[in-house]
Amino acid sequence: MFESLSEKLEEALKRIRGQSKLTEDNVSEALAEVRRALLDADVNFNVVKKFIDDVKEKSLGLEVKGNVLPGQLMIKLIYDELVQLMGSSKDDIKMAPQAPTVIMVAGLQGSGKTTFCAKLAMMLKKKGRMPLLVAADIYRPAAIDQLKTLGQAIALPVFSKDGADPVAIAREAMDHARKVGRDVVIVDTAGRLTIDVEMMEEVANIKATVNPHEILFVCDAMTGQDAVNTAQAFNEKLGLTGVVLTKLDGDTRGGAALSIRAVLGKPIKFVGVGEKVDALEPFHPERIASRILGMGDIITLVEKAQQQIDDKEAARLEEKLRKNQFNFEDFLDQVNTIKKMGSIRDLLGMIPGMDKALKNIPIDERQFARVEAIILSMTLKERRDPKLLNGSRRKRIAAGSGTSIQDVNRLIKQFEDMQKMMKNMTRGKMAQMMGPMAGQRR
Ligand SMILES: Nc1nc2c(ncn2[C@@H]2O[C@H](COP(=O)(O)OP(=O)(O)O)[C@@H](O)[C@H]2O)c(=O)[nH]1
Ligand SMILES: [Mg+2]
Repeated sequence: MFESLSEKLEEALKRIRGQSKLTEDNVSEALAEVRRALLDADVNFNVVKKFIDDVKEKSLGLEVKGNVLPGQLMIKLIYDELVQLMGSSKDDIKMAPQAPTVIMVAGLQGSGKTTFCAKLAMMLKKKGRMPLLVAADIYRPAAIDQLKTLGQAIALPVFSKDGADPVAIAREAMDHARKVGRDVVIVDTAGRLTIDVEMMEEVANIKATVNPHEILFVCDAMTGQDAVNTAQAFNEKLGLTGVVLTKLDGDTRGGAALSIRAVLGKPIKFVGVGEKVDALEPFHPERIASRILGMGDIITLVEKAQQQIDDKEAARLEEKLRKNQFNFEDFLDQVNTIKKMGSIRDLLGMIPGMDKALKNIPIDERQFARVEAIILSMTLKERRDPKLLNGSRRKRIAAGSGTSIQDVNRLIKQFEDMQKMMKNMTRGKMAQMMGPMAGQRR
């Protein structure tokens, strides 16, 4: 999939991947090619424009770390933006607090609705749910049979009714589901080859009847931007809750996958990757982005380099601790880092054994300012060698920081406790702890 787009992007980025310096010129040139590649893949024009603008702006602020080349960082940046574009976290089906959860599936004919209904039913069944499939596409007799056959294959019931209209079928299906205790109802609806008014009215009526918790638009990934326009029409009429991209196993150009989230503002929830009932995956934007970019090696390299810097910092602190050289300067560093991260309790709570060890150390977030003031009132020599802090020095520091001598004493005591505790910690734990802290230094 995405082969042609992938090739063109690779070509476009070839010229910057090895660059030791990014200039306005080489960035612009590369981005012009990226832009062309995206447009050729039938990505929505506005989406492309914003994408290129964002990358350009962020590339100016790229900071080179470790032994990574700026060109490689640029590729990582494009990767991150692609992930962002498709929605950075995967969204699951929202289950209703009170069963049954109703999922309505809509889209054009041939997009893969019926197949998706069966795939989703099976996925939910595996998670212990008891879905009921509803055949509300009555216009092609084969459609009902198709769902029945699929239902049989996955051993799940299909509700259908000859001669009834789709709205009536949907209504009766709901009653049936409640009566027999099915906790998920998946309604397969009819599609046309293009949007028409009658079809839209019908799905809107079904919606009003079953009150779905999820309205998923099934989108054939092979169809490019057209699919996005269709999705917009459906969204206006129905208020979609999410999108399913099908046929990602085929030779899709990428247009729909890259545009739909940005244009609709609705998450892509699943991708269909084959005709079989188990060929459904939760949507992972990272996977698709790396397939599109086809430069997994560079992305891994940059991530590793960023990780290494953190590791180096962690190792440095660990070394200091081991030699009992951890001082107030390092402490201040850590305080600042932690401050940037938000809650220190949450942070430290993540470290096994840390919760208990810190129980007596008040880590009230408001204390940070005071702690900082106290340390800043120490001379550099005192910060580096806390043993110097005798009575008169403590008095001076208290006065200088606008705190009391008790405050200063308490901080020094806490610091010593922390030193002791850290010394007792294993190497592994230390690295674990400093990992996330140092991670913020980027
Ligand atoms: N390769 C592939 N084919 C699919 C996928 N999803 C559906 N199809 C095929 O697309 C065709 C139309 O699917 P169908 O579910 O009947 O579409 P509907 O008209 O929207 O209900 C069928 O031949 C399916 O087997 C998919 O993810 N990958
Ligand atoms: Mg169908």
